[in-house]
Amino acid sequence: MQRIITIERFIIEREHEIPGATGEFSKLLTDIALAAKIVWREVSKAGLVDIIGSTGKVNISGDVVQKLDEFANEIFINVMQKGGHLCVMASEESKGLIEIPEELAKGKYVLVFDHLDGSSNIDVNVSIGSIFGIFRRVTPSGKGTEEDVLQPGRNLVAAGYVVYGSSTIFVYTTGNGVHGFTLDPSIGEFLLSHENIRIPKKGDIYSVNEGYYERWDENMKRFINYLKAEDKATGRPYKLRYVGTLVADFHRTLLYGGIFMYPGDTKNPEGKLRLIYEAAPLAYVVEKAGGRASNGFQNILDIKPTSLHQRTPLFIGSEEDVKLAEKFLQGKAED
Ligand code: FDP
Repeated sequence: MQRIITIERFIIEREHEIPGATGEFSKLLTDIALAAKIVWREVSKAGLVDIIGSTGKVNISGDVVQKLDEFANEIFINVMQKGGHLCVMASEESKGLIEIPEELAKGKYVLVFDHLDGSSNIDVNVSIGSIFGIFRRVTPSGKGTEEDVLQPGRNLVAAGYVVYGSSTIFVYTTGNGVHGFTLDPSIGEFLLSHENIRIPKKGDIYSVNEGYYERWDENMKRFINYLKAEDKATGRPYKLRYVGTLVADFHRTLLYGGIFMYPGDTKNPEGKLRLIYEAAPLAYVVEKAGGRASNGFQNILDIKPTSLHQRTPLFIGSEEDVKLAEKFLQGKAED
């Protein structure tokens, strides 16, 4: 029988790979796994109890806030602020920084997260997820500041995501391999199921909301038309898949290869996705799995954010597919 490894054990066994690790970082990751389990418990009850449905409020990013959405944000804040490992947090849901209360211990790490991604899919049983990234603080001590949060993705020391889907999976990397853990609901543990995930160099799936085609610029249109054209030699046409939950689309892309895109358009020049909570953590994961993430012109990990809720176009997935997208977007490709 294969050895059963829980996420907690795996994190402890790999602790030595992180330069200067004191155990604090391992506890932080374990706390995130705990928050994810609590969110999963509520997600799996959605539809059974009166927890789903809109509160009618609109959050900072303009989305209608779902009750489960608020709950997930509170759980992450609650679990994470008490660990003593963080100096500040920032979430897609919260307008400003999430400070660690005065009376609680502060640590050397910074947590950025999208507590519940794909919120428009909650009520219809389609996969949703959470995304997180961890930075080392840049300020010396005390309360963390915006400076600690506004770091380029290149500075991340860990990142990952959870998909609450047909099964619940937790995927993370601390820079040394990308690993996935599937939740066994009967024992409430995340068990190692996908060790050292590598994304295929090239895929045959593209993922984009093609309903916005008319709003795209000519280069973007040409790229999509290229992917749809018949050409055996280059493996075209590509297949189209679009869940409408970034983490779910990303997870498929990571395992099967291909490209996920959320470009800018005439209505939203910077697209929809948030650099700090969504694009940068997933860019870190994909790069550590051998893939690539770009805004079409620049590697996502090199973009230094200037504001907390900054958006960015995102092209993420297999290295060859993303490089080809960049060529098209920059007007350098021949179709
Ligand atoms: P949602 O608004 O449902 O939370 O992050 C926002 C996001 O979902 C992503 O998960 C998803 O990829 C994207 O929006 C879907 O946007 P469109 O409906 O514009 O395609």
